[in-house]
Amino acid sequence: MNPLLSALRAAVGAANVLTEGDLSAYELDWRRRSHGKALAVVRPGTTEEVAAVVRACAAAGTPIVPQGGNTGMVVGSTPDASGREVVLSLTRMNRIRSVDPDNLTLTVDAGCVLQNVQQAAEDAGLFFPLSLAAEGSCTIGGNLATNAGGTQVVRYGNARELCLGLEVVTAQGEVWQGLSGLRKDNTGYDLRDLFIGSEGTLGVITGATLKLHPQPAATLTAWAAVPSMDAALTLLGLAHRHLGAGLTGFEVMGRFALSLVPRHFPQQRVPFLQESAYGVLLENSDQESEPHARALFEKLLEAAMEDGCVTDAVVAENISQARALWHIRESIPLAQAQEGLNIKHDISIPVSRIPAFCAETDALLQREIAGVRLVNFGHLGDGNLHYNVQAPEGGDMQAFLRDQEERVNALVFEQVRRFDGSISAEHGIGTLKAAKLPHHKSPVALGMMRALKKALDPQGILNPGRVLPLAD
Ligand code: FAD
Ligand code: 2HG
Ligand code: ZN
Repeated sequence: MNPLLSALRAAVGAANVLTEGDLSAYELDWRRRSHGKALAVVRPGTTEEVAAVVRACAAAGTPIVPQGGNTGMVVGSTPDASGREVVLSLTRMNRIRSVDPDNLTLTVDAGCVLQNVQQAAEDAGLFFPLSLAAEGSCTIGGNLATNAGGTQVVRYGNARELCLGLEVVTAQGEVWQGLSGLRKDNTGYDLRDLFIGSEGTLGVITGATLKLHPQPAATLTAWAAVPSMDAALTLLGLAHRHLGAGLTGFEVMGRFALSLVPRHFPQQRVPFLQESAYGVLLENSDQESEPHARALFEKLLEAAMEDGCVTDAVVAENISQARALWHIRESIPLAQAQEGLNIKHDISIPVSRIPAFCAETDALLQREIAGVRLVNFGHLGDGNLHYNVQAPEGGDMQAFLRDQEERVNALVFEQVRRFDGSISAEHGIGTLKAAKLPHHKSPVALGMMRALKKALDPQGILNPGRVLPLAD
Protein backbone atom coordinates (compact mmCIF):
# COMPACT_ATOMS: atom_id res chain seq x y z
CA MET A 1 0.00 0.00 0.00
CA ASN A 2 1.27 3.46 -0.99
CA PRO A 3 2.07 5.21 2.36
CA LEU A 4 0.69 8.51 1.03
CA LEU A 5 -2.67 6.91 0.25
CA SER A 6 -2.77 5.52 3.79
CA ALA A 7 -2.04 8.96 5.21
CA LEU A 8 -4.74 10.53 3.01
CA ARG A 9 -7.27 7.90 4.11
CA ALA A 10 -6.37 8.58 7.72
CA ALA A 11 -6.86 12.31 7.12
CA VAL A 12 -10.26 12.29 5.38
CA GLY A 13 -11.65 8.75 5.67
CA ALA A 14 -11.25 6.01 3.05
CA ALA A 15 -14.56 6.88 1.36
CA ASN A 16 -13.20 10.28 0.47
CA VAL A 17 -10.03 9.07 -1.24
CA LEU A 18 -11.01 8.02 -4.75
CA THR A 19 -8.56 5.98 -6.81
CA GLU A 20 -10.74 3.70 -8.92
CA GLY A 21 -13.72 3.82 -11.24
CA ASP A 22 -14.68 6.64 -13.56
CA LEU A 23 -12.93 9.75 -12.25
CA SER A 24 -13.42 11.78 -15.43
CA ALA A 25 -15.51 14.39 -13.58
CA TYR A 26 -12.25 15.30 -11.81
CA GLU A 27 -9.70 14.38 -14.48
CA LEU A 28 -11.24 15.88 -17.64
CA ASP A 29 -11.48 19.66 -17.94
CA TRP A 30 -14.74 21.43 -18.92
CA ARG A 31 -13.51 22.24 -22.42
CA ARG A 32 -12.34 18.65 -22.97
CA ARG A 33 -8.87 19.92 -23.80
CA SER A 34 -7.04 17.63 -21.36
CA HIS A 35 -7.83 14.27 -19.76
CA GLY A 36 -5.27 13.61 -17.03
CA LYS A 37 -4.76 10.83 -14.51
CA ALA A 38 -4.74 11.50 -10.77
CA LEU A 39 -2.88 9.49 -8.14
CA ALA A 40 -6.04 10.02 -6.10
CA VAL A 41 -8.97 12.41 -5.75
CA VAL A 42 -9.22 13.52 -2.14
CA ARG A 43 -12.39 15.11 -0.79
CA PRO A 44 -11.85 16.74 2.63
CA GLY A 45 -14.86 18.03 4.56
CA THR A 46 -13.19 20.61 6.83
CA THR A 47 -10.33 23.08 6.86
CA GLU A 48 -8.40 20.87 9.29
CA GLU A 49 -8.77 17.95 6.88
CA VAL A 50 -7.48 20.11 4.00
CA ALA A 51 -4.48 21.02 6.16
CA ALA A 52 -3.83 17.36 6.98
CA VAL A 53 -4.01 16.43 3.27
CA VAL A 54 -1.54 19.18 2.35
CA ARG A 55 0.84 18.12 5.13
CA ALA A 56 0.72 14.50 3.96
CA CYS A 57 1.39 15.50 0.34
CA ALA A 58 4.16 17.88 1.38
CA ALA A 59 5.85 15.10 3.37
CA ALA A 60 5.71 12.85 0.31
CA GLY A 61 6.70 15.65 -2.10
CA THR A 62 3.49 14.98 -4.04
CA PRO A 63 1.91 17.73 -6.15
CA ILE A 64 -1.61 18.89 -5.34
CA VAL A 65 -4.19 20.22 -7.79
CA PRO A 66 -6.90 22.16 -5.94
CA GLN A 67 -10.29 21.80 -7.59
CA GLY A 68 -13.70 23.40 -7.13
CA GLY A 69 -16.44 22.91 -9.71
CA ASN A 70 -13.94 22.09 -12.48
CA THR A 71 -15.51 24.67 -14.80
CA GLY A 72 -12.28 26.56 -15.44
CA MET A 73 -11.41 27.45 -19.03
CA VAL A 74 -7.61 27.16 -18.98
CA VAL A 75 -6.92 23.62 -17.72
CA GLY A 76 -5.87 24.61 -14.22
CA SER A 77 -7.95 22.28 -12.08
CA THR A 78 -7.30 18.86 -13.62
CA PRO A 79 -4.24 16.64 -13.12
CA ASP A 80 -1.56 16.07 -15.72
CA ALA A 81 -1.07 12.66 -17.32
CA SER A 82 1.70 11.53 -14.93
CA GLY A 83 -0.56 9.81 -12.40
CA ARG A 84 1.51 11.54 -9.68
CA GLU A 85 -0.77 14.46 -8.79
CA VAL A 86 -3.42 14.46 -6.07
CA VAL A 87 -6.64 16.27 -6.93
CA LEU A 88 -7.88 18.10 -3.84
CA SER A 89 -11.60 18.59 -4.40
CA LEU A 90 -13.24 21.21 -2.17
CA THR A 91 -16.84 20.40 -3.06
CA ARG A 92 -17.68 18.70 0.26
CA MET A 93 -16.83 21.96 2.00
CA ASN A 94 -20.13 23.61 1.17
CA ARG A 95 -21.38 25.26 4.36
CA ILE A 96 -22.71 28.78 4.59
CA ARG A 97 -20.88 29.66 7.81
CA SER A 98 -22.52 32.93 8.84
CA VAL A 99 -24.21 36.06 7.61
CA ASP A 100 -23.84 39.54 9.15
CA PRO A 101 -26.54 41.72 7.55
CA ASP A 102 -25.46 44.88 9.40
CA ASN A 103 -21.88 44.48 8.20
CA LEU A 104 -23.13 43.44 4.74
CA THR A 105 -21.00 40.28 4.82
CA LEU A 106 -21.39 36.56 4.31
CA THR A 107 -18.84 33.95 5.36
CA VAL A 108 -18.79 30.66 3.46
CA ASP A 109 -16.79 27.51 2.87
CA ALA A 110 -14.74 27.64 -0.33
CA GLY A 111 -16.59 24.71 -1.87
CA CYS A 112 -19.98 26.46 -1.81
CA VAL A 113 -21.52 26.56 -5.25
CA LEU A 114 -21.83 30.18 -6.42
CA GLN A 115 -25.60 29.90 -6.88
CA ASN A 116 -25.96 28.83 -3.24
CA VAL A 117 -23.90 31.84 -2.16
CA GLN A 118 -26.18 34.13 -4.18
CA GLN A 119 -29.20 32.43 -2.59
CA ALA A 120 -27.83 32.83 0.95
CA ALA A 121 -27.37 36.55 0.30
CA GLU A 122 -30.91 36.81 -1.06
CA ASP A 123 -32.30 34.93 1.95
CA ALA A 124 -30.75 37.65 4.11
CA GLY A 125 -32.47 40.33 1.98
CA LEU A 126 -29.15 41.24 0.35
CA PHE A 127 -27.35 40.73 -2.94
CA PHE A 128 -24.11 39.00 -3.98
CA PRO A 129 -23.43 40.28 -7.50
CA LEU A 130 -20.94 37.76 -8.90
CA SER A 131 -22.79 36.12 -11.77
CA LEU A 132 -21.67 33.83 -14.58
CA ALA A 133 -23.12 31.06 -16.70
CA ALA A 134 -21.35 28.33 -14.68
CA GLU A 135 -22.86 29.56 -11.39
CA GLY A 136 -24.83 26.34 -10.89
CA SER A 137 -21.61 24.33 -10.57
CA CYS A 138 -18.59 26.59 -10.03
CA THR A 139 -17.50 27.22 -6.43
CA ILE A 140 -16.70 30.44 -4.68
CA GLY A 141 -13.18 29.10 -3.97
CA GLY A 142 -12.65 28.60 -7.72
CA ASN A 143 -14.12 32.03 -8.44
CA LEU A 144 -11.66 33.64 -6.04
CA ALA A 145 -8.73 31.50 -7.15
CA THR A 146 -9.31 32.71 -10.74
CA ASN A 147 -10.51 36.20 -9.77
CA ALA A 148 -13.57 35.51 -11.91
CA GLY A 149 -15.39 38.32 -13.69
CA GLY A 150 -18.76 37.53 -15.19
CA THR A 151 -21.59 39.79 -16.23
CA GLN A 152 -21.78 42.43 -13.48
CA VAL A 153 -18.18 43.65 -13.35
CA VAL A 154 -19.02 46.96 -15.00
CA ARG A 155 -20.81 47.95 -11.76
CA TYR A 156 -19.54 45.72 -8.93
CA GLY A 157 -16.04 44.68 -10.01
CA ASN A 158 -14.63 41.18 -10.26
CA ALA A 159 -14.35 38.53 -7.53
CA ARG A 160 -11.44 40.35 -5.88
CA GLU A 161 -13.61 43.38 -5.23
CA LEU A 162 -16.31 41.22 -3.68
CA CYS A 163 -14.08 39.57 -1.08
CA LEU A 164 -13.05 41.01 2.26
CA GLY A 165 -11.30 38.09 3.90
CA LEU A 166 -9.95 34.61 3.26
CA GLU A 167 -9.06 31.45 5.11
CA VAL A 168 -6.18 29.65 3.38
CA VAL A 169 -4.23 26.45 3.93
CA THR A 170 -0.60 27.15 3.09
CA ALA A 171 1.74 24.86 1.16
CA GLN A 172 3.13 23.74 4.53
CA GLY A 173 -0.33 22.71 5.74
CA GLU A 174 -0.79 25.62 8.14
CA VAL A 175 -4.06 27.52 8.36
CA TRP A 176 -3.99 31.28 7.75
CA GLN A 177 -7.09 32.66 9.40
CA GLY A 178 -7.80 35.87 7.47
CA LEU A 179 -11.58 35.86 7.55
CA SER A 180 -11.90 39.53 8.19
CA GLY A 181 -15.09 41.46 7.51
CA LEU A 182 -13.20 44.76 7.61
CA ARG A 183 -13.46 47.22 4.76
CA LYS A 184 -10.40 49.06 5.99
CA ASP A 185 -7.28 47.30 7.22
CA ASN A 186 -3.85 48.63 6.33
CA THR A 187 -1.78 46.42 8.61
CA GLY A 188 0.94 45.52 6.17
CA TYR A 189 0.97 43.49 2.97
CA ASP A 190 -2.38 42.45 1.55
CA LEU A 191 -2.20 38.65 1.80
CA ARG A 192 -5.81 38.23 0.70
CA ASP A 193 -5.15 39.88 -2.65
CA LEU A 194 -2.11 37.68 -3.14
CA PHE A 195 -4.16 34.49 -2.98
CA ILE A 196 -7.03 35.86 -5.07
CA GLY A 197 -6.25 35.09 -8.71
CA SER A 198 -3.31 32.80 -7.83
CA GLU A 199 -5.11 29.75 -9.31
CA GLY A 200 -4.21 27.38 -6.51
CA THR A 201 -0.45 27.93 -6.89
CA LEU A 202 0.15 29.74 -3.58
CA GLY A 203 -2.36 28.23 -1.15
CA VAL A 204 -5.68 26.41 -0.89
CA ILE A 205 -8.62 28.70 -0.19
CA THR A 206 -10.91 27.04 2.36
CA GLY A 207 -13.22 29.91 3.35
CA ALA A 208 -14.12 33.47 2.39
CA THR A 209 -15.87 36.49 3.82
CA LEU A 210 -17.78 38.14 0.99
CA LYS A 211 -19.03 41.66 0.51
CA LEU A 212 -22.80 41.97 0.03
CA HIS A 213 -24.82 44.78 -1.52
CA PRO A 214 -28.39 46.02 -1.10
CA GLN A 215 -30.83 44.37 -3.49
CA PRO A 216 -31.80 46.70 -6.33
CA ALA A 217 -35.46 47.82 -6.25
CA ALA A 218 -35.81 46.88 -9.92
CA THR A 219 -33.64 45.25 -12.56
CA LEU A 220 -34.48 45.61 -16.25
CA THR A 221 -32.93 43.99 -19.27
CA ALA A 222 -32.85 45.23 -22.86
CA TRP A 223 -31.55 43.80 -26.13
CA ALA A 224 -30.33 46.19 -28.80
CA ALA A 225 -29.43 45.56 -32.43
CA VAL A 226 -26.26 47.46 -33.31
CA PRO A 227 -24.64 47.73 -36.74
CA SER A 228 -20.95 47.65 -35.72
CA MET A 229 -18.52 47.43 -32.81
CA ASP A 230 -18.09 51.20 -33.13
CA ALA A 231 -21.82 51.60 -32.61
CA ALA A 232 -21.67 49.27 -29.58
CA LEU A 233 -19.01 51.52 -28.06
CA THR A 234 -21.14 54.62 -28.69
CA LEU A 235 -24.05 52.84 -27.00
CA LEU A 236 -21.85 52.02 -24.02
CA GLY A 237 -20.96 55.71 -23.61
CA LEU A 238 -24.65 56.67 -23.77
CA ALA A 239 -25.52 53.95 -21.26
CA HIS A 240 -22.93 55.26 -18.78
CA ARG A 241 -24.31 58.77 -19.15
CA HIS A 242 -28.00 57.86 -18.91
CA LEU A 243 -27.84 55.11 -16.28
CA GLY A 244 -24.81 56.02 -14.17
CA ALA A 245 -24.28 53.43 -11.45
CA GLY A 246 -27.50 51.72 -12.62
CA LEU A 247 -25.63 50.14 -15.53
CA THR A 248 -24.96 46.65 -14.19
CA GLY A 249 -24.46 44.71 -17.42
CA PHE A 250 -23.27 45.45 -20.94
CA GLU A 251 -22.61 42.39 -23.09
CA VAL A 252 -21.82 42.39 -26.80
CA MET A 253 -22.35 39.40 -29.09
CA GLY A 254 -21.33 39.05 -32.74
CA ARG A 255 -23.81 37.63 -35.23
CA PHE A 256 -21.90 34.39 -35.81
CA ALA A 257 -21.58 33.76 -32.05
CA LEU A 258 -25.32 34.34 -31.70
CA SER A 259 -26.19 32.13 -34.66
CA LEU A 260 -24.64 29.14 -32.86
CA VAL A 261 -27.33 29.35 -30.14
CA PRO A 262 -30.41 28.50 -32.28
CA ARG A 263 -28.24 26.13 -34.33
CA HIS A 264 -27.60 23.98 -31.25
CA PHE A 265 -30.58 24.94 -29.08
CA PRO A 266 -33.42 25.35 -31.62
CA GLN A 267 -35.97 26.33 -28.97
CA GLN A 268 -34.11 29.63 -28.43
CA ARG A 269 -34.95 32.66 -30.58
CA VAL A 270 -32.38 35.43 -30.96
CA PRO A 271 -33.85 38.92 -31.48
CA PHE A 272 -32.84 40.78 -34.67
CA LEU A 273 -30.36 38.03 -35.62
CA GLN A 274 -30.53 38.58 -39.37
CA GLU A 275 -30.72 42.37 -39.14
CA SER A 276 -27.66 43.32 -37.17
CA ALA A 277 -23.95 42.62 -37.00
CA TYR A 278 -24.02 42.63 -33.18
CA GLY A 279 -26.49 42.25 -30.37
CA VAL A 280 -26.02 44.10 -27.08
CA LEU A 281 -27.56 43.00 -23.82
CA LEU A 282 -27.97 45.80 -21.30
CA GLU A 283 -28.97 45.57 -17.66
CA ASN A 284 -30.20 48.50 -15.60
CA SER A 285 -30.50 48.05 -11.81
CA ASP A 286 -32.39 50.82 -10.13
CA GLN A 287 -32.57 51.72 -6.45
CA GLU A 288 -35.85 53.63 -6.87
CA SER A 289 -38.56 51.71 -8.71
CA GLU A 290 -39.41 49.78 -11.86
CA PRO A 291 -41.18 52.74 -13.56
CA HIS A 292 -38.10 54.86 -12.86
CA ALA A 293 -35.84 52.18 -14.34
CA ARG A 294 -38.09 51.81 -17.40
CA ALA A 295 -38.19 55.57 -18.00
CA LEU A 296 -34.39 55.78 -17.89
CA PHE A 297 -34.03 52.82 -20.22
CA GLU A 298 -36.50 54.28 -22.72
CA LYS A 299 -34.69 57.61 -22.76
CA LEU A 300 -31.39 55.86 -23.34
CA LEU A 301 -32.73 53.78 -26.21
CA GLU A 302 -34.43 56.81 -27.78
CA ALA A 303 -31.13 58.69 -27.72
CA ALA A 304 -29.34 55.66 -29.16
CA MET A 305 -31.85 55.28 -32.02
CA GLU A 306 -31.56 58.97 -32.77
CA ASP A 307 -27.78 58.62 -32.89
CA GLY A 308 -28.09 55.59 -35.15
CA CYS A 309 -25.92 53.36 -32.96
CA VAL A 310 -29.00 51.22 -32.27
CA THR A 311 -31.28 50.14 -35.11
CA ASP A 312 -33.84 48.24 -33.06
CA ALA A 313 -34.33 47.31 -29.41
CA VAL A 314 -36.59 45.47 -27.03
CA VAL A 315 -36.95 45.91 -23.26
CA ALA A 316 -38.02 42.79 -21.37
CA GLU A 317 -41.54 43.20 -19.98
CA ASN A 318 -41.09 40.78 -17.10
CA ILE A 319 -38.61 38.51 -15.35
CA SER A 320 -39.19 35.55 -17.62
CA GLN A 321 -38.49 37.63 -20.74
CA ALA A 322 -35.36 39.02 -19.10
CA ARG A 323 -34.23 35.50 -18.21
CA ALA A 324 -34.80 34.34 -21.78
CA LEU A 325 -32.57 37.15 -23.09
CA TRP A 326 -29.82 36.34 -20.59
CA HIS A 327 -30.21 32.67 -21.40
CA ILE A 328 -29.27 33.39 -25.03
CA ARG A 329 -26.10 35.16 -23.92
CA GLU A 330 -25.16 32.47 -21.44
CA SER A 331 -25.76 29.72 -23.98
CA ILE A 332 -23.00 30.93 -26.30
CA PRO A 333 -20.14 29.01 -24.58
CA LEU A 334 -22.31 25.88 -24.49
CA ALA A 335 -23.31 26.30 -28.14
CA GLN A 336 -19.67 26.82 -29.03
CA ALA A 337 -18.77 23.62 -27.19
CA GLN A 338 -21.47 21.79 -29.21
CA GLU A 339 -20.01 23.20 -32.41
CA GLY A 340 -16.71 21.50 -31.50
CA LEU A 341 -13.34 22.10 -29.91
CA ASN A 342 -12.27 25.71 -30.23
CA ILE A 343 -9.53 28.20 -29.53
CA LYS A 344 -10.47 30.72 -26.86
CA HIS A 345 -8.95 34.14 -26.33
CA ASP A 346 -10.17 35.74 -23.13
CA ILE A 347 -8.65 39.14 -23.76
CA SER A 348 -9.03 42.67 -22.51
CA ILE A 349 -8.28 45.84 -24.45
CA PRO A 350 -8.84 49.45 -23.39
CA VAL A 351 -12.54 49.86 -24.16
CA SER A 352 -11.94 52.83 -26.44
CA ARG A 353 -9.69 50.76 -28.73
CA ILE A 354 -11.90 47.70 -29.10
CA PRO A 355 -13.49 48.66 -32.45
CA ALA A 356 -10.07 49.21 -34.03
CA PHE A 357 -8.76 45.98 -32.49
CA CYS A 358 -11.67 43.99 -33.91
CA ALA A 359 -11.53 45.57 -37.37
CA GLU A 360 -7.80 44.88 -37.70
CA THR A 361 -7.74 41.45 -36.09
CA ASP A 362 -10.84 40.16 -37.91
CA ALA A 363 -9.24 41.13 -41.23
CA LEU A 364 -5.86 39.69 -40.24
CA LEU A 365 -7.28 36.28 -39.27
CA GLN A 366 -9.54 36.08 -42.29
CA ARG A 367 -6.56 36.83 -44.50
CA GLU A 368 -4.13 34.44 -42.80
CA ILE A 369 -6.30 31.47 -41.81
CA ALA A 370 -8.45 30.13 -44.62
CA GLY A 371 -12.14 29.71 -43.72
CA VAL A 372 -11.67 30.78 -40.09
CA ARG A 373 -14.89 31.46 -38.16
CA LEU A 374 -14.77 34.14 -35.45
CA VAL A 375 -16.92 33.70 -32.37
CA ASN A 376 -16.67 37.13 -30.80
CA PHE A 377 -18.68 38.04 -27.71
CA GLY A 378 -18.08 39.29 -24.21
CA HIS A 379 -18.23 41.85 -21.49
CA LEU A 380 -17.75 45.03 -23.52
CA GLY A 381 -18.50 47.17 -20.47
CA ASP A 382 -15.20 45.91 -18.97
CA GLY A 383 -13.22 45.83 -22.23
CA ASN A 384 -13.22 42.01 -22.05
CA LEU A 385 -13.82 40.09 -25.26
CA HIS A 386 -14.07 36.36 -25.77
CA TYR A 387 -12.40 36.54 -29.13
CA ASN A 388 -12.75 32.87 -29.98
CA VAL A 389 -11.94 30.94 -33.09
CA GLN A 390 -13.78 27.98 -34.57
CA ALA A 391 -12.45 25.73 -37.33
CA PRO A 392 -13.74 26.21 -40.87
CA GLU A 393 -17.26 24.86 -41.39
CA GLY A 394 -17.19 21.07 -41.62
CA GLY A 395 -13.44 21.08 -40.89
CA ASP A 396 -11.62 18.64 -38.61
CA MET A 397 -11.21 20.53 -35.34
CA GLN A 398 -8.49 18.22 -33.99
CA ALA A 399 -6.45 18.79 -37.13
CA PHE A 400 -7.17 22.52 -36.99
CA LEU A 401 -5.96 22.71 -33.39
CA ARG A 402 -2.86 20.69 -34.17
CA ASP A 403 -1.93 22.68 -37.27
CA GLN A 404 -3.21 26.17 -36.53
CA GLU A 405 -3.63 26.82 -32.80
CA GLU A 406 -0.14 28.16 -32.24
CA ARG A 407 -0.37 30.39 -35.27
CA VAL A 408 -3.84 31.71 -34.40
CA ASN A 409 -2.70 32.42 -30.84
CA ALA A 410 0.43 34.16 -32.05
CA LEU A 411 -1.56 36.41 -34.38
CA VAL A 412 -4.17 37.32 -31.78
CA PHE A 413 -1.76 37.79 -28.87
CA GLU A 414 0.52 40.00 -30.96
CA GLN A 415 -2.51 42.17 -31.71
CA VAL A 416 -3.37 42.20 -28.01
CA ARG A 417 0.13 43.40 -27.24
CA ARG A 418 -0.07 46.11 -29.94
CA PHE A 419 -3.31 47.36 -28.40
CA ASP A 420 -1.93 47.38 -24.81
CA GLY A 421 -4.24 44.57 -23.75
CA SER A 422 -4.07 41.44 -21.60
CA ILE A 423 -4.04 37.81 -22.80
CA SER A 424 -6.16 36.78 -19.81
CA ALA A 425 -8.93 39.07 -18.64
CA GLU A 426 -10.89 36.78 -16.33
CA HIS A 427 -10.19 33.06 -16.89
CA GLY A 428 -6.60 32.96 -15.68
CA ILE A 429 -3.51 31.26 -17.09
CA GLY A 430 -3.76 27.59 -16.00
CA THR A 431 -1.63 25.26 -18.09
CA LEU A 432 -3.05 26.38 -21.43
CA LYS A 433 -1.40 29.79 -21.32
CA ALA A 434 1.51 29.16 -18.93
CA ALA A 435 4.07 29.00 -21.72
CA LYS A 436 2.76 32.31 -23.08
CA LEU A 437 3.00 34.23 -19.81
CA PRO A 438 6.74 35.02 -19.97
CA HIS A 439 6.16 36.74 -23.33
CA HIS A 440 3.50 39.00 -21.90
CA LYS A 441 4.98 40.01 -18.54
CA SER A 442 8.02 42.13 -17.98
CA PRO A 443 11.12 40.39 -16.54
CA VAL A 444 10.61 42.45 -13.36
CA ALA A 445 7.02 41.29 -12.96
CA LEU A 446 7.94 37.66 -13.68
CA GLY A 447 10.82 37.82 -11.25
CA MET A 448 8.53 38.99 -8.45
CA MET A 449 6.00 36.29 -9.29
CA ARG A 450 8.68 33.59 -9.15
CA ALA A 451 10.00 34.98 -5.86
CA LEU A 452 6.52 34.88 -4.32
CA LYS A 453 5.96 31.32 -5.49
CA LYS A 454 9.31 30.25 -4.03
CA ALA A 455 8.66 31.99 -0.74
CA LEU A 456 5.19 30.56 -0.21
CA ASP A 457 5.63 27.14 -1.84
CA PRO A 458 9.36 26.33 -1.77
CA GLN A 459 8.74 22.66 -2.59
CA GLY A 460 6.64 23.64 -5.61
CA ILE A 461 3.83 21.24 -4.73
CA LEU A 462 0.82 23.51 -5.27
CA ASN A 463 -0.47 23.30 -8.83
CA PRO A 464 2.99 23.08 -10.41
CA GLY A 465 3.18 24.16 -14.04
CA ARG A 466 0.01 26.21 -13.78
CA VAL A 467 0.43 30.01 -14.17
CA LEU A 468 4.27 29.88 -14.11
CA PRO A 469 5.70 27.39 -16.61
CA LEU A 470 7.63 24.50 -15.06
CA ALA A 471 10.87 24.98 -16.92
CA ASP A 472 10.76 28.63 -15.92
P1 FAD B 1 -12.10 25.14 -10.95
O1 FAD B 1 -12.34 25.05 -12.41
O2 FAD B 1 -12.27 23.89 -10.19
O3 FAD B 1 -10.63 25.72 -10.70
C1 FAD B 1 -10.17 26.85 -11.35
C2 FAD B 1 -8.76 27.20 -10.83
O4 FAD B 1 -8.84 27.57 -9.47
C3 FAD B 1 -7.78 26.05 -10.88
O5 FAD B 1 -6.49 26.57 -11.09
C4 FAD B 1 -7.85 25.44 -9.49
O6 FAD B 1 -6.68 24.77 -9.13
C5 FAD B 1 -8.09 26.66 -8.64
N1 FAD B 1 -8.93 26.44 -7.46
C6 FAD B 1 -10.21 25.98 -7.42
N2 FAD B 1 -10.65 25.99 -6.15
C7 FAD B 1 -9.64 26.44 -5.38
C8 FAD B 1 -9.48 26.67 -3.99
N3 FAD B 1 -10.47 26.45 -3.13
N4 FAD B 1 -8.29 27.14 -3.55
C9 FAD B 1 -7.27 27.39 -4.41
N5 FAD B 1 -7.37 27.18 -5.72
C10 FAD B 1 -8.54 26.72 -6.20
N6 FAD B 1 -15.22 32.89 -15.73
C11 FAD B 1 -15.34 34.21 -15.61
O7 FAD B 1 -14.46 34.84 -15.02
N7 FAD B 1 -16.42 34.88 -16.13
C12 FAD B 1 -17.42 34.25 -16.77
O8 FAD B 1 -18.36 34.87 -17.25
C13 FAD B 1 -17.31 32.84 -16.90
N8 FAD B 1 -18.30 32.15 -17.50
C14 FAD B 1 -18.19 30.80 -17.62
C15 FAD B 1 -19.22 30.11 -18.25
C16 FAD B 1 -19.16 28.74 -18.39
C17 FAD B 1 -20.27 28.00 -19.09
C18 FAD B 1 -18.04 28.03 -17.88
C19 FAD B 1 -17.96 26.54 -17.99
C20 FAD B 1 -17.01 28.71 -17.23
C21 FAD B 1 -17.06 30.09 -17.12
N9 FAD B 1 -16.04 30.83 -16.50
C22 FAD B 1 -16.18 32.19 -16.37
C23 FAD B 1 -14.77 30.18 -16.10
C24 FAD B 1 -14.48 30.23 -14.65
O9 FAD B 1 -13.14 30.35 -14.31
C25 FAD B 1 -15.29 29.60 -13.69
O10 FAD B 1 -16.47 29.06 -14.05
C26 FAD B 1 -15.06 29.68 -12.19
O11 FAD B 1 -14.56 30.86 -11.68
C27 FAD B 1 -14.19 28.53 -11.76
O12 FAD B 1 -14.69 27.99 -10.57
P2 FAD B 1 -14.55 26.45 -10.26
O13 FAD B 1 -15.03 26.23 -8.88
O14 FAD B 1 -15.19 25.63 -11.31
O15 FAD B 1 -12.97 26.30 -10.31
C1 2HG C 1 -18.54 33.89 -20.68
O1 2HG C 1 -18.42 35.10 -20.57
C2 2HG C 1 -17.43 33.01 -20.19
O2 2HG C 1 -19.56 33.35 -21.12
C3 2HG C 1 -16.98 31.96 -21.18
O3 2HG C 1 -16.37 33.75 -19.70
C4 2HG C 1 -16.33 32.56 -22.39
O4 2HG C 1 -16.62 30.55 -23.62
C5 2HG C 1 -15.98 31.57 -23.48
O5 2HG C 1 -15.06 31.86 -24.24
ZN1 ZN D 1 -16.70 35.89 -19.76
